[in-house]
Amino acid sequence: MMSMTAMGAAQPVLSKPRDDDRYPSRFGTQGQMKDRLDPVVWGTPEQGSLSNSQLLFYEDNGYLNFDQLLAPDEVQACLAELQRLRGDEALKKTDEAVVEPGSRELRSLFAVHRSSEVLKALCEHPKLVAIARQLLGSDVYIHQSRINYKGGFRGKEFYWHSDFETWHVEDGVPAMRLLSCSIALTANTPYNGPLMIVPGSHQRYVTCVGATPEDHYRHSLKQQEVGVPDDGCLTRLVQDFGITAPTGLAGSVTFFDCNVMHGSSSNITPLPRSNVFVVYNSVHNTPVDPFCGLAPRPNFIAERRDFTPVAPR
Ligand code: 6CS
Ligand code: FE
Repeated sequence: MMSMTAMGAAQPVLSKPRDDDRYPSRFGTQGQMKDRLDPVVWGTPEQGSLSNSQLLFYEDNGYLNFDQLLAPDEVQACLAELQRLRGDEALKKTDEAVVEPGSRELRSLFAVHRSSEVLKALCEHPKLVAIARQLLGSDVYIHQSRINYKGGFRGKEFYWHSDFETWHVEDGVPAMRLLSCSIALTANTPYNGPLMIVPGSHQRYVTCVGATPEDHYRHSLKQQEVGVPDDGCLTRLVQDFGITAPTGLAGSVTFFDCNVMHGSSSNITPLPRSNVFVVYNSVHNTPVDPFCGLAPRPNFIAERRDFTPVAPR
């Protein structure tokens, strides 16, 4: 479907955005900063346990951090499960597993709510789901889940990006009504490659340059090069908003908006930084055909069959 120029550069499959595309990206020759067109907080203080000031913090900053949301034995069970999965050589050969380009270490494992009972229970944890429901103001289902293992010594970085840009362009998620929840299974310190966030950047939409290659996920999940902001846009965002890196012990949890600019550095400490990420999407925001015009990514990266709401248990 993708065409090549004489120079070999990928051309957009669509020459212009579709009429239903409210957030076109990867069409132009220059990155642009546009306005966000959707609310950040869709629910109200009455709809859950988050206070008005927590909702306002999330609205302004695009994230919300909790030091202790999960019980130590819940975290311990998930960490034991992570170690089991990490040692499973057969698993590393499955499509769901992404290994580091250099070492053969596990980088990410997708759809863990399908392959692991322990991690399914984590993804469906009543406290997490209740917060997601309140922030998104509706029932939610799991759009994506994964472990990002980021081992010690040679755990590689995740370059700056807005998740929404990819989820919109490559998965066809229409609106900014989804969020990520990052659960720390090991301590996230300033030193071992914690999540870095540009607080407030979720209020802008940074368009990216470069057409989406076919089967892009095979490369982007190891090292993302298309769907990242250009240097000028990133510089402006950081000048305007700065950078924050929420850290915490195992069991700490960070919720962050789908469009907040974020990334993380490599981990050269001996201490792994292992987090489980769950992406909750509103049941009113299910994917349509990808806005880049290519075939959708596999279901284990972006759910497009089962929109059953996760109910607090
Ligand atoms: O492409 C994706 O869906 C994934 N990639 C990154 C770098 N972050 C979010 C998501 O897991
Ligand atoms: Fe991300």
